[in-house]
Amino acid sequence: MPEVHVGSGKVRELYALDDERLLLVASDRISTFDVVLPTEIPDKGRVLTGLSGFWFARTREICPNHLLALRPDGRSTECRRLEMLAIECVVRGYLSGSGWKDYRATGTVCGHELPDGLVESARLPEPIFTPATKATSGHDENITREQAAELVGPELFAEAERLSLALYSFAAEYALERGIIIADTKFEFGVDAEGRLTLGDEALTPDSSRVWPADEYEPGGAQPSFDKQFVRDYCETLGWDKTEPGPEIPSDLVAGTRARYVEAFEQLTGSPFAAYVADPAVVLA
Ligand code: PZK
Repeated sequence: MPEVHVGSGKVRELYALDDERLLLVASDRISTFDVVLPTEIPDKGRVLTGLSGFWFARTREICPNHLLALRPDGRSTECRRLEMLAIECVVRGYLSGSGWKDYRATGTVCGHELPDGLVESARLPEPIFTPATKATSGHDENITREQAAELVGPELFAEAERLSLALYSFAAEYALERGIIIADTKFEFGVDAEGRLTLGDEALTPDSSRVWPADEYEPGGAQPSFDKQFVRDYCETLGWDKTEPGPEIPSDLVAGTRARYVEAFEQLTGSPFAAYVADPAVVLA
């Protein structure tokens, strides 16, 4: 059965299995400051695939998703082919990144008027839906809810907003009980052959979310990243200009970063990572 390569992300590859199914393969590549580094983090692709599968299994009652099966390699997801929406569905529970930038400049994020006096990384009174365009090059751009509704139609927009907020609230509460803050996250939805709005892509992984250790949370400034902080700190010591090619990462920092990914996996799923490697289906049970 030939697998036809149909797309590349920064750290993932997409293959066609047949007319109805795709194979999403997560590599061990890591990006920082939007540059893919030459050094891989062993098992990163398996950790992210396992986490995504875990969340798909646990949110099936909130929202249908594209997951059909996890392959025995632990890094490949067989999924249902969807007609993807032209927007990124971002939910923010905390004020960080472009949300913080927009708030500082205008007091609003994607048309949501927020209270005065919020500090960087503040927890929001309630999570907000902040759609973005899919930029083909460079950075995704925040758009208003009205612009997003125009891009996908008002009915699909309303449903994507409702599902995104429900998914985020469920996952953020679950993660916080296990010591992990999901500050924000990006969902991608598509429409299946029966016309159902369906969650696709990867879901609620450290690559699609901002993830912070709850025990170090200190609003009023930027927060350390749960997974990438060692790599970022190291890159900052180099005086690297953050253009291609990125620097090699020393092996002790590779090991430390791998350990953070495995720690996040085990804290969230409650399964030993070794059990996942032996049989990826453990996260679906
Ligand atoms: C789809 N991408 C993003 C690009 C990647 C991922 N279930 C689906 N049906 C149709 N299309 C997609 C999906 C999913 N998921 C996802 N592009 C199309 C993307 C490149 C590499 F790994």
